[in-house]
Amino acid sequence: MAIYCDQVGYLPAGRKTAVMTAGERFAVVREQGEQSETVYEGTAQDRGLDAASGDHVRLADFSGVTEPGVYRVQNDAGETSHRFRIGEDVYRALQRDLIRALYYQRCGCGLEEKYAGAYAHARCHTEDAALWEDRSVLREVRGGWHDAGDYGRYVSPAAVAVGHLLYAFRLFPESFREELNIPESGNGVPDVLNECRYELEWLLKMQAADGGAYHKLTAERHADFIMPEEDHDRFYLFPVSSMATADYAAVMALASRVYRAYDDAFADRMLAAAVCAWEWLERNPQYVGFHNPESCNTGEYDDDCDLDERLWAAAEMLVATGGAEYQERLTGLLDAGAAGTDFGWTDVSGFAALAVLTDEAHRASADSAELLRRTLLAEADRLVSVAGASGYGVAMEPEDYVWGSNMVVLNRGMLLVLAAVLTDRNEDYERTALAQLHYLLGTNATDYSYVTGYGEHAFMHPHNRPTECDGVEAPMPGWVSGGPFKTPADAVGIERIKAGTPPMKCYVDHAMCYSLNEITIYWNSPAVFLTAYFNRA
Ligand code: 9MR
Ligand code: ZN
Repeated sequence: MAIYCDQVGYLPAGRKTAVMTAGERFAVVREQGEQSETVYEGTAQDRGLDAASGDHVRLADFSGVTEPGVYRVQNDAGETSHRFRIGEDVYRALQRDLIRALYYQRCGCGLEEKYAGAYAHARCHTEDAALWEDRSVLREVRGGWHDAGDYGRYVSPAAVAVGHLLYAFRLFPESFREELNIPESGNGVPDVLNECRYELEWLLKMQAADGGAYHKLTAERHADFIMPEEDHDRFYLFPVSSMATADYAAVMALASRVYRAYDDAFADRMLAAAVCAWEWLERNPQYVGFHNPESCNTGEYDDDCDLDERLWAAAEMLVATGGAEYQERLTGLLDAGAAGTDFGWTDVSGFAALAVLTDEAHRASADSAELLRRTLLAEADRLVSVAGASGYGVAMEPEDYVWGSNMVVLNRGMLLVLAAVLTDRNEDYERTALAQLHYLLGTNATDYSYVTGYGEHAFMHPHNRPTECDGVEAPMPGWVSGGPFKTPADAVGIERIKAGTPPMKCYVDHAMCYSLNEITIYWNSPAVFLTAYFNRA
């Protein structure tokens, strides 16, 4: 029994609700130093049984409280919520640390104390990698971000994470003015682009001579729990896949547009890489999948369909160049039913909508744009109604609590933001998008804020090798947890979560719970997109 709220806070003009599982009356109490004062009282609305959590919930709406300050909610069952803030700037520091978290993932360099503080460490993974298929061939592929709690680096997840960040910057540049205290800070380029460039420079090395992109760069087996600089296993370049190559073409084309304003030569290199990858796709129209070799247990990121990746590539190539051949492919893929709304690594079709619908030059045909827009808004409407039926306001149904469910929540939040942007701030879309952030930050049935360092009850034990080994008690701030998973796949999660536990509660804050509590670059990046939208003011 508890009162669940966004432990970071609420925007003054936004809707403000807390979820109660006991009591009926509630009061909002403002804290100022030693003093506290009741500023609002009300009766919570009975919402009945919430399917995903199994909770009988009541909604305490205190949207009328708009004065900036620090507050708690109390109820007549004698409960008190965590502390939260109301203010225009409540998500600013959060957005900053969500991006800075990626700096901590930098590979092939050391993290210096002046940027990384207690999390500094020596250079890691500096040796050349071998081709998996011919181990006598060595390549210099240093750089990039460690993907997650492991030290692997994978092309599709990288492309998706950079995609989220570059679109966030393109659409909401006013939210990216603050410097991030990273090595490039102060060089005249917005720091989010500096950070993404670290990943893009590595991605440029992940292209084979024929234009295809290697699926991944990892060791054969995941490292033990050791610091990255202690990991001296051989890394391999695993075979090219059509999924990785299409994502690669897409993100390079997108990045060439974004960096054009800062560095022509870099933009040219990326556009050339995109064209080479595209030509590989044209020569290989059939699906070229990737599966881990028997002996290999590092991330697989397999996907049985590459139409959505090819769609994203066609859209980005079209928007970057205006070439008629890309429109032809886009039309063909849309006719084949490839339009979609997702922004995750398995399904990137939502990025095609982002590319086409936010292109000021309207390079795509009116028919393509119309189809993408209709598909997107239909999904946004569906999500508004799913969220409306949820006691916690989250756009998730019980079956949506998969591995990395917080990514599903955040990607849906992104889609709702895009829908709001395209409809001149339709209120339902905007309110529902914000509710997804509230869920992440504590308005959920586990009472956790799923971002380290943000909230009185933020998760503390991410599955992340450096966090376990660095001797620092607090994890790095700004990491998003994978979140509840209805069928946990790690031993500790399986043991601790009793059969029949409702999906939203299938979570344990434990470092060994890699299926519940890992961190990844592409779980942070959609949170940046969402916070950037709400940080425009
Ligand atoms: O995020 C991935 C999730 O969607 C999959 O269900 C899961 C199992 O295949 O793998 C996750 O990806 C992991 C990757 O394989 C290796 N790095 C850590 C990723 C997050 O757990
Ligand atoms: Zn490394």
